Amino acid sequence: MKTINFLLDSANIPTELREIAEKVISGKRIDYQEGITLFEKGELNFLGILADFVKNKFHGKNVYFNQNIHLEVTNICRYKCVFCSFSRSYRDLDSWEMSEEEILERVKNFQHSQITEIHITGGVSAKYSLDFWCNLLPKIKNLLPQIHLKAFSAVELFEMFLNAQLSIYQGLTRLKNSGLDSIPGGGAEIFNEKIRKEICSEKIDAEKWLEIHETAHQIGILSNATMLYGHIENYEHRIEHLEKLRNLQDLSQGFLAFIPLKYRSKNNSLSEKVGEVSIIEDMKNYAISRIYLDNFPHLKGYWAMSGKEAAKTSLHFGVDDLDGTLQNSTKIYSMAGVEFENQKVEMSVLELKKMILDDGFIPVERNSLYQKIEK
Ligand code: V47
Ligand code: SF4
Repeated sequence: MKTINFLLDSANIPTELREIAEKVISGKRIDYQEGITLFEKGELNFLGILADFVKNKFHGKNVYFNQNIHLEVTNICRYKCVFCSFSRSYRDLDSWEMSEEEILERVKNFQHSQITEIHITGGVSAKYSLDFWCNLLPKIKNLLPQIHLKAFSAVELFEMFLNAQLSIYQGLTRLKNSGLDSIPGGGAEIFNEKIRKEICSEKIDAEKWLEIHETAHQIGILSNATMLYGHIENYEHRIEHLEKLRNLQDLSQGFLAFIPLKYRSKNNSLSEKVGEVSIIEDMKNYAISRIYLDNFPHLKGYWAMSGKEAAKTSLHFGVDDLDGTLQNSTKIYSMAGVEFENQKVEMSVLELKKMILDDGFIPVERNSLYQKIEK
């Protein structure tokens, strides 16, 4: 509160920013135009203080983390999103496609570990049908009975249900009955129709993405949401994206976390046209997301995308959750040029805790529903 009063007392804040800050402090919602003003005129320090205030209201000094792995079952994908460095065709020597046996073998390796969540995704490929997963999810749960399965982006789900000729409701119900616990936030990219057509023309549109998440929430499957930013979109597009998510959350209350994903520019077809935005832009984007999404409980910093240093800094800009130990299980971002120590995408519990503690926060190990894991 001291810092926030100091902020308001400061003589050189423009009136429109002061009014926004007063609204946020008194728990009022800011609107579309005010969101744009924050992007255009909000300085980093101002945004950090305001986002930290919002985060504090939700979680105090707590910062959550989890022990998890990703299972990227295939990088073969028949879509051609221009920002993607991950996707390959059957002919590519570095493509992979895991069989049922290989997936179970991988899962078995974690039987004696402390992981609480497996995040399953992959390219869009007919091989991984609804039947394939309804047969396999129970086998995974059999090997790891306590595991939370957060699986399949809305884009993958749409393809699965289309091929199975089932409605979204029917398909999700089958998956839920087979062991699906929640849905990750991928495939949202940027909702604006024009930009979406330019960067991922084959993907379902915003309305379908939102419908899939809304239906999931109705049947008790919680989910996350992402936003891919820092490519060809502008601030209006980002606020439009946040606005659509905030509206759905008002209705359905089923989103757990929002995860901003910065466009990483290596090895994809957008690389020649677009570079990467600065870390200052990343922090502003975290802060404004935290301020705007007043009904999202969590703002997740995905360190495999941002890098560790930026993840640490993001804790001062509204982020309350660091995902996760990862155990060297994801390739999406190393393929897009993010570099990791010893080429390994992993953080120990000790390292995560230290990162959080060093910046003055309290590390809290969580499960996928953000319940504290007592040790
Ligand atoms: O939808 C692909 C993004 C997403 C690039 O829900 C890229 O907990 C940046 O959704 N630069 C998939 N981003 C990852 C994802 C995710 C990750 C971590 C946690 C959760 C969660 C969800 O990755 C895609 C796309 O937006 N992506 N290529 C790239 N070059
Ligand atoms: Fe395929 Fe997903 Fe890459 Fe698009 S982002 S090309 S859907 S793997």
